[in-house]
Amino acid sequence: DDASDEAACPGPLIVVSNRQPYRHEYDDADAEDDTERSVTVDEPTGGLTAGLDPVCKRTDGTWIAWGDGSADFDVTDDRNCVSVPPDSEGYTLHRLDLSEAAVDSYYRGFSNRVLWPICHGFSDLLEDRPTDFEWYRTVNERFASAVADHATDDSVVWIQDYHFALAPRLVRDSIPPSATVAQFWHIPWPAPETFRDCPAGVDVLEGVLGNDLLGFHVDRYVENFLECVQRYVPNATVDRDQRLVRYEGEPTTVVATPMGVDAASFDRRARAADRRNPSALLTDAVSEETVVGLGVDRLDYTKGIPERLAALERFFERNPDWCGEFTFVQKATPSRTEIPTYERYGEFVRNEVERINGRFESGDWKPIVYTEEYVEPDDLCALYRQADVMIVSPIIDGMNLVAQEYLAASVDCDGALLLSDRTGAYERLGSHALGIDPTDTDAFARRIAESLSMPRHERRRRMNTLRHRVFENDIGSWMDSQFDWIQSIHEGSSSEAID
Ligand code: GDG
Repeated sequence: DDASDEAACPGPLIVVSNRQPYRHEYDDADAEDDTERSVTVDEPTGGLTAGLDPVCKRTDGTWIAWGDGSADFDVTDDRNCVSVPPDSEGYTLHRLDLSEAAVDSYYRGFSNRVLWPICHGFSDLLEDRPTDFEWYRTVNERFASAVADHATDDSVVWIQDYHFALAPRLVRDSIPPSATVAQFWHIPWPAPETFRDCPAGVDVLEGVLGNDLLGFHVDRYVENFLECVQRYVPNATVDRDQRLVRYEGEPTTVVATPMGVDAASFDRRARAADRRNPSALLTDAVSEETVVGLGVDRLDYTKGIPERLAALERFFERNPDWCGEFTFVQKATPSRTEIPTYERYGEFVRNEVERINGRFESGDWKPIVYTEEYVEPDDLCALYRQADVMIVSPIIDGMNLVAQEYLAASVDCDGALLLSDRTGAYERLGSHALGIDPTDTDAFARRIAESLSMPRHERRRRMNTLRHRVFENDIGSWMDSQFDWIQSIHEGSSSEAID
């Protein structure tokens, strides 16, 4: 019952992403040759992999990603190209090895010190270091040439995310015209007034316009993108109604296709969880009667974790009866820690947790249980299922999959979702979730209180509607819509050629 089993890709798929879909470990580093080494392939990391795996396998596809140093390869081509799963009729995973300088500039530099803050409207955090953009270009060129090595007449190249703004044009210029180039931009696209501050902004726009198809999560990002093109690429023609850009004679169709999660799999794992012990995190930290709140985020300044902690503090101040009765569990995943802004953010969050706990804790009870440990997927589903209230409070977020995962795993239909109205997910799910403005501490704290005292039938009613939406728009239907668009662009351009 895999959601993505039937998605029909119109040609052999070539996926390009920064992270590899699996991590590989070679056991015997001293072995004379690779045939003596045994390779362990981890579980796929994340919904995108789970969704695209079957499509890649069916189309005999290729996945091109940064090797991430995980395989200590130094470097023979065949070790960089592995089939997934190993020794089977899978697809080819082609890993590119990048030097430390390249990673520092392309990944920790232009991608995450420039594009990430710009796209999320945090221009004050932008750090434009001298060689970052040139390295970004070099790495995009390397990925594009790897694509060219694998592409055939009917290939569908599907590039993921903001790490590859320049690659689409480079790919377009080096593969057969009949092959399709598409990209999905997983983060927001900002308004022109914000994008104006983007170093090399015109190169970024021109690069992205190499795509035949460009996908965003929601309409607003599509509108923002079209406005930026109109404003900053004078030679492009923009048809706002058709959402079509023509630049240098080539059309780019821009669409809003919101990403979903593998809802069936979260549901299944959550149901299995009641036969398991509850998540170890909870057994240790809370008693069975405790009402549980939950947050699951990367430690990123866009996720609104300090704002959430401030609201929790206000909530305990105003509602002392809940002390000892309600515990908030925050699972935070350290991320991009080599960037000082992230390091400082992590430190601030940890200090705040300690301060708030110090203020309210009594006996065995703590208001906030905080962990940065990786949680196994089954345990994460157990946690989601047990959480009475899920709090998702980003300052801004392209989509936010955690909110959808929580709904898919809420098999008992008795939880409540507090969701920032500045997320793509809120635009998707609307007011059946309890909307919050993460920066309005008082209102946020009242929302927490409201969610905890909401009658059961009201929670159930909301949850039923929300779960229905998440199942209707899951990862499989997201991929279907991408491939439908690719198919129709493909047909459109061949009939254009005949006319
Ligand atoms: C970007 C955009 C957009 C986290 N900790 C653990 C764990 N996770 C998993 C969650 C979820 C994923 O990480 C986080 O996804 P989000 O969507 O919430 O956020 P970003 O990482 O910022 O993703 C975002 C997304 O791309 C997709 O387009 O929605 O807007 O910023 O899947 O479950 N998973 C496990 N253990 C953990 O400890 N197993």
